[in-house]
Formats: sequence, structure tokens, C-alpha cells
Amino acid sequence: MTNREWTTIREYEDILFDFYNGIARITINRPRYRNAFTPTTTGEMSDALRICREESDISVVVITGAGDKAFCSGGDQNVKGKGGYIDKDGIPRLSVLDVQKQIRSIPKPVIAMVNGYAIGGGHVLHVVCDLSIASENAIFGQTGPRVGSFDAGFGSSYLARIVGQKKAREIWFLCRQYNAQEALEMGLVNKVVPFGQLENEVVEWAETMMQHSPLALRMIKAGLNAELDGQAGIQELAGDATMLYYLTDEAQEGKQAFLEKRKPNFKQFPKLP
Ligand code: S0N
Repeated sequence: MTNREWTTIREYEDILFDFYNGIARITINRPRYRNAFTPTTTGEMSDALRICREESDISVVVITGAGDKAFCSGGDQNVKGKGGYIDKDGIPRLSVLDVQKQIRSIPKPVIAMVNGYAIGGGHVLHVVCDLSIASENAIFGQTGPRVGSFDAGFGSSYLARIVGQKKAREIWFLCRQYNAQEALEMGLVNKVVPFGQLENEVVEWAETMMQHSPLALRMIKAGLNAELDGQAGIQELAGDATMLYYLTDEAQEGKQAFLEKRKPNFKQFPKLP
């Protein structure tokens, strides 16, 4: 059990978004539907992740589900129409893909706090997080081929990088469910703890990372992504390199010389071997 005081960052319809000591927590709050997501849910998650990226007092992001039964059971089948999940505006969307991309590209560690079923698109959600910490009651699996959907993006290729090609094909082709111990054994989660210790464990991991250099964590996340994400991954890593370059006197000299209408003096800067 925990007695931490989480403070609300912003009020939403389908998610809770709160903060404690450098940690932002996004909780899918639809326990009635095992925390299945609609376009409203994913839109709100995108907004919360945007805030997590912008706010410098947020160092680590945690994603979880409300209650003790489910992390997330994927797309809400009640609103699945032709072409995607349909919200109040009547337009079909696959907007969880935007959430996946944000989780991968936000330059801060994201921990999935898996408190129950992580199924379908909900399973993919934990897969794309940097770290997954699960409670002993957590259950993992894909359902797509059984219920008429699939995720051939991160949900399959990145899954295969984690558990291997054979296991990823088994997970998708057979649509079986795996318990927390099995998930741990296949490297799908980082740690399994009793349900009552889940939050403590996640906060401890977050606090450990917060003692480390945020720039080093940012660069290593970008590097690990770049190896897998092709040009989009290289673009992120290159963007970080550009940011660091802009912090140097050498880059400042280029800009200053332009503004002062003089030739830049780059010779003054060392060329390290
Ligand atoms: C999670 C399961 C295993 C839990 O079983 P349990 O504990 O026995 O509870 P239930 O009685 O089954 O459920 C309780 C109530 O919750 C409802 N519910 C559960 N899951 C959903 C859901 N996903 N959508 C809507 N309602 C849900 C139940 O209906 C029940 O309600 P009542 O009490 O009224 O009967 C079990 O519930 C289960 O297997 N759930 C379905 C899991 C599933 O198949 N999820 C969808 C998988 N597909 C996707 O996620 C789409 C993939 C995707 O997101 C995507 C991929 C690529 C590109 C884009 C997308 C995209 O969609 O955006």
C-alpha cells in the first residue's frame, strides 16, 4: 500500500493525470471496460504526453490503468466501426498509433505499470514503453487475429525485437494469454512484484533514474530507438545532437558572426581527436 500524495496536473474525461516528485502518471480510467480506449482516451493521452514532454519538472512518465483488473484491454470494441474507432464526431480513427509514437519519442523514460490485463492494443501500449513493471496478477497477450484486428507496426516488429521472432509469431498467431512470470521469462517485462507493492516499485525505479543525468538518459533512449526506427529514429537522435551542438560556443560563434556581419572565427575551437 502507499500513502503518496499525487496532485492532479489536468482533469480529463477518460484518464487521470497526476504528479508526484518528478513523476507524471497517466491512468486510463475506464475500469468498467477493463480500461479499453476510445479516440477520446487516446486523444487525452496524447495531450498528457505532450505536457509531459514540455514540462521540465516532469522527469519520468508512468502509464497505468485504474483498478486491480486491467492495465488496458485495447481498443473499445463498442465504438469500433469501419476504418477505425468512432468517437462523438463520427470519424473513424486509429489514434492509439499517435500515442505509441509519442511514448517512443518523448525524451524521458516511460514506465508501464502493468496492474492486470494488458491485452490487444493494451499489450502494445506496454510493449512500446521503455520499461514494464508488472504485478503478479498481470496477464499479457494479443487478440487481434481472434477479434478482427492486428498491429503490424511496433506491436509486432518491436515485440519481436524484445521476445524474438518465434515467440512474437506465437503470441500473434495463437492469441494465447501469458502470466506475469512467463512474461518475465521471455523478457517482456523488467520485474514482477505483488500487486500491493507495484506503485512503490515503480516509484523506486523512477527515483533511481531521476538521480542519473537526464541528458544521458535522453541520448541513450534516442540511440536505442534509432537502431530500430530507420530514418525517423536517426532524425530524433540527430535532433538531440543538434540541440547539444547549439549549446556550444562554436555554434554560438556561427550565429553571432552572421548577426554582426563578420567572418566567423571557428579556428578558436578545439578539434578533439
Ligand atoms: C481483457 C479481458 C481478457 C478481461 O476478461 P474478464 O476479466 O473476464 O472481463 P470481461 O467480463 O471480459 O470484461 C469486463 C467488461 O469489460 C468489457 N470489455 C473488456 N474489454 C473490452 C474492450 N476491448 N472493448 C470493449 N469492452 C471491453 C467486457 O465486454 C465486459 O463488459 P460487460 O460487463 O458489459 O460484459 C477480456 O475482457 C477481453 O478479452 N477483452 C477484449 C480484448 C480485445 O480483444 N481487445 C481489442 C483488441 N484489439 C485492439 O486493441 C485493436 C488494436 C489497435 O488498437 C490498433 C492496432 C493497430 C493500429 C491501430 C489500432 C487502433 O485500434 O487504434
